[in-house]
Amino acid sequence: MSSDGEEPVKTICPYCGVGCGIKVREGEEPGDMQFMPWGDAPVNEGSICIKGGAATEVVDHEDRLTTPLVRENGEFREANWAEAYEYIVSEMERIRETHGPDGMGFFGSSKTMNEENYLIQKLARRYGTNQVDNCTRMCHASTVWALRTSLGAGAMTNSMQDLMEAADVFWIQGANPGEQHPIANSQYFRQAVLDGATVIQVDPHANKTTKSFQISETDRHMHLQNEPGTDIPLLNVVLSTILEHHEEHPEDGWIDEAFIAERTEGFEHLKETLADFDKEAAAETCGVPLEDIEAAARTYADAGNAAIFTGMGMSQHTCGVDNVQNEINLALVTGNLGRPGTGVNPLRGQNNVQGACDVGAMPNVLPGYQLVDDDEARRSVEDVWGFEVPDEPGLTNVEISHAAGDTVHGLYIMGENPVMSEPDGNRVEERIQELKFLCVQDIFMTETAKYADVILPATTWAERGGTVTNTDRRVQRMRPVHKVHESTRHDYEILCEVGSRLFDDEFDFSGPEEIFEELRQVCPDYHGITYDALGEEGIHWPCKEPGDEGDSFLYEEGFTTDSGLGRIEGVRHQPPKEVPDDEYPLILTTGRLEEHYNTGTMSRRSPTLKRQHPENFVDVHPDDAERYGIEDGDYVTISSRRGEITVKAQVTEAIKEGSIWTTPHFAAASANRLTNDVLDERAKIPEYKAAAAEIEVEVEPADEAPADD
Ligand SMILES: Nc1nc2c(c(=O)[nH]1)N[C@H]1C(S)=C(S)[C@@H](COP(=O)(O)OP(=O)(O)OC[C@H]3O[C@@H](n4cnc5c(=O)[nH]c(N)nc54)[C@H](O)[C@@H]3O)O[C@H]1N2
Ligand SMILES: Nc1nc2c(c(=O)[nH]1)N[C@H]1C(S)=C(S)[C@@H](COP(=O)(O)OP(=O)(O)OC[C@H]3O[C@@H](n4cnc5c(=O)[nH]c(N)nc54)[C@H](O)[C@@H]3O)O[C@H]1N2
Ligand code: SF4
Ligand SMILES: [Mo]
Repeated sequence: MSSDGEEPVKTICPYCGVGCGIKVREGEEPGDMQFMPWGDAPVNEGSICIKGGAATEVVDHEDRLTTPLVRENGEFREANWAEAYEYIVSEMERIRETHGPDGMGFFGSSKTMNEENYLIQKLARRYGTNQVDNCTRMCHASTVWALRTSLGAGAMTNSMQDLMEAADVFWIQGANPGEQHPIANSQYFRQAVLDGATVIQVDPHANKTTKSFQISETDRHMHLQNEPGTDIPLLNVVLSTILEHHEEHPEDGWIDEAFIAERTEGFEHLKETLADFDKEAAAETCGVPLEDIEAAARTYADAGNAAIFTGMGMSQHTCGVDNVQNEINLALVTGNLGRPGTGVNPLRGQNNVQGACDVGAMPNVLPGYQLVDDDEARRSVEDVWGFEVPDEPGLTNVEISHAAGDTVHGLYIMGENPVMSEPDGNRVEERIQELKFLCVQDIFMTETAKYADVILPATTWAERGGTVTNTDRRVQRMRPVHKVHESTRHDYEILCEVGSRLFDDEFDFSGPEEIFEELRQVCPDYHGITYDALGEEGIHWPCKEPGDEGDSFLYEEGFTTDSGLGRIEGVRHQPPKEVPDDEYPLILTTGRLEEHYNTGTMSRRSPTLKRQHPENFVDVHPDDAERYGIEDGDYVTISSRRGEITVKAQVTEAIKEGSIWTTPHFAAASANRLTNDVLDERAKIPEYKAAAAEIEVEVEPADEAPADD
């Protein structure tokens, strides 16, 4: 189905993982894309946030890449598609001959469709490497790891609908849905609070989520403003409080003994971990009054149904897996899993990060989270594909960037911008220049594409069809209007062409539906889904057989771990790898803004979105401001062991004293010039949320905002 120029098409917003339905139509002028509300869209019923409403602004933007570009003598020159393909194929063949298949890396994209991520991981594996990843590595890799290992599936345990209807308490830790998932927050969670639910927020920074729950005449919002990187001790205070209370008042049922006995393992380990636990000292480490944490613990434990929401403040630490494990511990010991209104719920970031993971664009799993080193699972996929897949997991995306010029010599990037999004951007920028071959497939020129040997202009979200999977596992169809620039190509077309030129007939697909038909053969949770069945409502996975309606919440009967039990495991405080010292006395943490999006390639070009915050800034607590002689609005230089940026200071009590807060959205002064590229050992997620930093007032105040773009 596509637009005839007048009829709008029903599609899905390209920004965040909530998955709101919108309509798009082409205006009178060819290429003029217009937004329209979709009144009965399944997730949002016509509501839309500022990004959804402005989404079409990037589709017909004048900066769109329209022609393939090839580097020649250090400069880009326009090329035709045949030339670009030939160049890519010959470089990829050369790298395989010289360095073997692990000489190449592939980045999938959570901005592209399930079908396209399926193709890029198949292309990597056909090439002979598992070195394929997507931005989940920088995002919820630790959450996915903990959920998969301890409960069974790396996804939200519940759905937005059942959470709104049944949760009495929303425990929101290290997530800011008021700005990052605005429609989930306003349409679902805030509605629940208006109906009587309580919110407990754990975050060093006050934000729009905090404001959105300060609803007049209700006392149903608590904000525990902890220091960055102190979430394990905070949750250990909560767990200790609940365990102690249960000793004295088992009749209150704060601990669900029957649930623990029948459905979990590891409770003894948690008790041992907390046996000599000092709550006073832990509360001091967190910088939160003990009685406030105890009050929050009481509220969670007393609730009929309590749901945990977890975001980047938890996942982006070297102890990211353990952070989320402690949330799982809390849910399991109180029996808050397997029912509506409960669970451990990562609000997934990009519009299709859930799907990119589901379809196997990760170095350790094949479609459907089947481990590459599980012989039986791997063979079942090989039988459909007709070629062998390597049985060793590949490097992750941050590891691939670090290995550039060392063991990795070629990189194929579809829709990611690592020079700005990965930690220690200065190092990434240097490494990436060591590559012999860099191909970037994007809709705009990016800070990464600048270093490419070949740039391929892709169509945008509004110009092609396919499926995306939102944060609560709902697979939905995207429907296209016409192309804006005839000379651009769809991501799936490009991957099929590269695959077909390199190999036999494994990439011979007529379009997205045919790709999906193969995908569902190798992805058990999608096996029952077809394009026809998706209709306008979409289907929540798991949907194992045609006709299954899909599950809105998981684990009613049992967990999907090997033992069928939920895994409890006590964890102890692990400070961030870099802590403040005399030289760098502040803790730098990072977060996002409602109007901007990740590395800003789209939001910085969108007139509506860039209006509110045209440049980066840093939040500084008034006591720190006084100490460093900073006035509100001064330009300050923030430095870390890796680099420095100059930004405007906002003096505000929104941030905890001793910490400073900035964003990764702006090229001229990105947080990632400063961040630390240490990784969680298991999930390999970087520690974006804590680095040691120093701040200094600029002696010569800048007359103008640092230029972006
Ligand atoms: N408007 C907008 N929406 C987006 C995005 C965007 O860039 N802009 N990006 C999308 C993507 S990819 C993602 S992953 C999601 C992310 O959505 P969120 O998970 O909400 O992302 P962040 O804002 O990075 O971080 C959440 C909160 O963690 C807090 N925090 C920092 N350090 C710590 C800590 O040590 N402990 C605790 N408890 N909290 C801490 C920050 O102050 C922040 O309020 O949003 C998606 N939606
Ligand atoms: N300091 C700090 N850094 C962070 C974070 C943080 O909280 N703090 N968060 C991290 C997180 S959670 C994430 S997810 C990453 C995001 O990291 P990235 O994925 O690298 O960042 P994006 O800006 O989302 O990049 C998406 C790219 O896809 C392109 N694109 C958009 N649509 C299409 C399309 O249809 N086809 C193609 N081919 N390209 C398209 C865009 O132009 C853009 O260049 O950043 C991480 N970096
Ligand atoms: S909440 Fe997310 S999906 Fe919905 S309109 Fe806003 S950015 Fe788009
Ligand atoms: Mo993300």
